[in-house]
This record gives sequence, C-alpha cells and structure tokens, in this order.
Amino acid sequence: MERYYQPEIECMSREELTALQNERLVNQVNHVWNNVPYYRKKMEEKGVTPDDIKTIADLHKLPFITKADLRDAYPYGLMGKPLKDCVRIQSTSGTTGKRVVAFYTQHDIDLWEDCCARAIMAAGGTDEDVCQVSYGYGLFTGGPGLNGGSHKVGCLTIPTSSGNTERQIMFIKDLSATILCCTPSYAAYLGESMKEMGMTPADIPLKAGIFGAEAWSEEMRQDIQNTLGIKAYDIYGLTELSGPGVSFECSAQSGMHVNEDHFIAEIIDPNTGEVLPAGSKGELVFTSLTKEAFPLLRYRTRDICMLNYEPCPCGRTHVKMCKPMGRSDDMLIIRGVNVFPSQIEAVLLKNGYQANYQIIVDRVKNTDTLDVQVEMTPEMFTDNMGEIARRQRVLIDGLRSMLGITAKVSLVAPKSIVRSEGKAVRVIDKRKI
Ligand code: DLL
Repeated sequence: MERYYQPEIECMSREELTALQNERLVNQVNHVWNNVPYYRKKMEEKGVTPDDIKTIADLHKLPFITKADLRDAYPYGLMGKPLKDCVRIQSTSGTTGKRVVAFYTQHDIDLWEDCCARAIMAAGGTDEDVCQVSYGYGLFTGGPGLNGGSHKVGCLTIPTSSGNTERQIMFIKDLSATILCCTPSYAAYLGESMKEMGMTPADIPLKAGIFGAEAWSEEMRQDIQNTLGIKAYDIYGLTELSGPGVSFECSAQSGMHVNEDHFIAEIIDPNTGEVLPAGSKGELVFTSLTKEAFPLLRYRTRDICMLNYEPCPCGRTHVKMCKPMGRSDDMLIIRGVNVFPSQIEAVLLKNGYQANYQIIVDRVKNTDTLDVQVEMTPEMFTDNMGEIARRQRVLIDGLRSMLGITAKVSLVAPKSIVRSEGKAVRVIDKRKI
C-alpha cells in the first residue's frame, strides 16, 4: 500500500499544482526583489522587474544564480530575512574558495523536514518504524534533514550519525531498526561488514533504506538490496536548496519525485542557458518557492539530469527526475566531499610541480579512492627513494589540508604521463556509478 505524508499536495492535479506554483512564484519574486539587493541588481541588469513575472511560464526571464554568485555574496549577501529571524545554518562539504553557507528560518526547517517526511513515508515508513539515521550530523544536511523527517513521521529515531560501523550494526539489531538512512556507499559497506560478522539479512529487521548524497548505479541498488534484504530508495537534494528531500523515490523506484510545491525544476542547455523541452537531458535548475532565509531563484545545480512528466503508478503527480547522470562542471564527489581538480592542481603548482598530473578515482570495497600521479620536473628528478617519499608526504599533507580528505600520491618520472593532442585528460574516474 502506497503511503503519503501530505497526500493532498503530493497527489494534487497538475492544474492545481500549477496554480499553486504560479501564486508562490509571484510571492517569492517579490520577496527576493524587496529583500535581497544582490539578486535585485541581477534582475535590474537583465531588465526584469517583479511585474514581468505573472506565471511559471515567465520563469525563463529571471537571471540564474550560480555557485560563483554564492561565493561573491558569501556569507550574508543572499539572505532574504534578517539574522534575528534565522535559526540555523548548514554548509556543504565543498571547499573551493568559500564553503556554501545556507540559512534557515524555523519555517524553512519545518518545510524541509516535511519534504524528508514525504521521502520516509514513500519508502513505507510509519510511526511504528524505527529509523536509524546514519548520515553525518552537523554542518552536513543529511543527518539533520532526515532526523527531522523521521520525527515528523513519528518513527523512533536513532541518530547514530556516520561511522563506528560495529555500533551501527549493533543498534540495527538490538533496537530493531526497520529503516536505514545513509549514503549508498556506507550502506554497501554496512552490508559487507555484516556479512563478515557472519550475519545474513534474516538476522536484521531492516526493510527499507533511503540512500543519497552521491551517485549510485542500479547495480549498486541490487547489491545493497540483496545484502541487506531491503528495498533501497534514492533521495536527492543540495544544501543550497535545503538539503535532502528536494526529490525522493516512491515504490515504483523509477526516478525521484521533485517536491514541486516547494521547488520548480527546469532543464537547461549548460552551454547556452536555454530552457530545453520536456524529456531533454541537460543541467538541472531549481527555483525555491517557499524558502524565506535563503530564497534562490533559478539556481544552477550543475547536475545533468532528465525530467519525466509521465503519470506514476504511485499516484503522486509531481515530476520525476532521473538519477543525476554527471555534472556540467568538473566537480568530483569523493567519499562525500566535493573536490575540484583545480584545487589539486593548485597544491601541485604551489609545491613546484608543473601541470602534468592525472587524478585517478576509483571505488574499492565501496570506498572511494583518490590517487594523484604527478611528474617530477627534470630539476627535481631523483631515484633517491627517501627524497621521493619525503616529497610525496609534503603533497599528501598539502592535499589533505586543501581537500579535507587523504589522497595517495605517486611521483613519476618526467614525461611519463601521456600528453593529449586535444584536451588534457586529467581525471580518470573508474567508479562504475
Ligand atoms: O548531498 C544533500 C543530501 C543529503 C542528499 C543526504 C541526499 C541525502 P550537498 O552536500 O550540498 O547536499 O551535495 C549536493 O550532491 O548537487 C549532487 O551532485 C549530489 N547528490 C545529492 N543527492 C544525490 C543523489 C547533499 N541521490 C550534490 N544521486 C548534488 C546523485 C546526488 N547525486
């Protein structure tokens, strides 16, 4: 039986939904115009005023907001409410320049938690469930978002946060957790660890998992479902828009319903910015309709995706997005941390190397690995192993402080990395996701 948290919204007719979006968009544009000088200036530069936006068909007239805008306006420049009305920040794992810092009023948090509650109920959750939230808590949105959603559904919530795998398994077993929320790679790792401990799916009461924050394949879904004996549901979101729960999977497990009463989704051509027709593949852009403290209009996610407006057997009417199929920038997500190749390059150049390097990302035993191979310059070339090891350590430390994660570094002989005749291939991502 399909369960809904807010059936009157999740299953409303497209006509009613469009009317709701029209009304909310007009209000939101006025809110931003009146309260966010940074965005008002962007609108003025494009020659648009709130009077030009009457329905969602006018959305394309508004300027985009990009990550560069967030950096420019950091930290307080995009706030739509005074500080005294804000109660929380969350922040991304990204480290290019400044982190993204997003603000919330209590109302924003309530609506965000509603979105997460919808996801939990779509995965079959009820107030009789025990929901273990193994996403990180703190600045990352995963833990707080699903924690709040779990409370709203009325589940008994176990806020384990991430890590301490044996304790995770002990709680699942001893407290009879029925729903697990974490990244898909951590779910796979938990499954493996249970196997090593001699446990089978029959030994644990889990029935569903809500997994997201990173790309994962259908093969990985099958694998997790088999090792944990559950149904595995995808969930998507980003800090800039609230966190998890921008969209979520239902029992059909064939795409994630966008919470369209809160977010309008568009697909654009990442090169021209032009809006593409329904069904096209392109960059996903979101307009938040209800956020008060951090109201982003036409935010470019850089996620490449497709939207599907076909009716869904679950009864929900909100559009479904496919699993993100890559990014239109070169950001990598490694062990949940956003990494830009340019950051790695910066560390190498700062230490006297040239831009002859390759970044190899793989997934070994469900954990991402980052291997940076860099050529020594002819001047520094040596076969003294002690000296090479010392140089590698310097780079490992530099990369750790820049990225927040540990990389393996291999120094290789000058001219040993294949030169490209076209664009340099700097990143080799071997993960099958
Ligand atoms: O990852 C929010 C989240 C937490 C989503 C827990 C789901 C579960 P950020 O750290 O800001 O927020 O990273 C956002 O992660 O633009 C996508 O590239 C990627 N991403 C998020 N969910 C998925 C998913 C959280 N289900 C960025 N599949 C986004 C693929 C995802 N990629």
